[in-house]
Amino acid sequence: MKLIKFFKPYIFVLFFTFVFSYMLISFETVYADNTETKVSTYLPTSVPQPAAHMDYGINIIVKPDLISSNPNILKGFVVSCNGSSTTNESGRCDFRVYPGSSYNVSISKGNYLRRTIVAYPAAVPGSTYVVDIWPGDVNQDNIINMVDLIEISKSFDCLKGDSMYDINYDFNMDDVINMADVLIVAKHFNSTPESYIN
Ligand SMILES: [Ca+2]
Ligand SMILES: [Ca+2]
Repeated sequence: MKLIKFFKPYIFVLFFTFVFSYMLISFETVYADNTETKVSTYLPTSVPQPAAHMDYGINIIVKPDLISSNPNILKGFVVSCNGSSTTNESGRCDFRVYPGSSYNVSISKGNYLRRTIVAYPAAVPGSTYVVDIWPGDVNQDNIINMVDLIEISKSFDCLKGDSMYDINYDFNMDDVINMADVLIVAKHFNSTPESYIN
């Protein structure tokens, strides 16, 4: 018993040393874990990036099948690719697209037979398609036929400014609806969008 009594303080010191050491180790472990968690939270993560598309393009140039001296003849065709846009005074419309896949490009205007082509992107300045497009479908039912001619005949011989003048029937945009416009329609009579050679 004397021996135990003698060593009692040492036993307490040893015990507290052990407990303190254990607490210190535990604290460091928690701290280390927190640090690691915190770091991993703020580490830059790998975010999937969309494929670069600014370097690829599809350019459309419309070529209406008629003769006209009006500079506006090429303007205002609606072109849809990976969005919708309209042609400028040169008949041109450019798109920036993703590489790889093909695109269905549709082209339309109020008095033209609509057309869809398959276009393939190329690196900038992009692939350029010159697209023939035919006037005559004034009622936009996807066929140029007698119904369109009957519509045009209602404005026959009308001049710009007349109440019956309709810009949609004046295909060559020379400010008069006459036989020249009728002949433009007749050129592709009975055509549908499938009549275009893609
Ligand atoms: Ca029609
Ligand atoms: Ca005309």
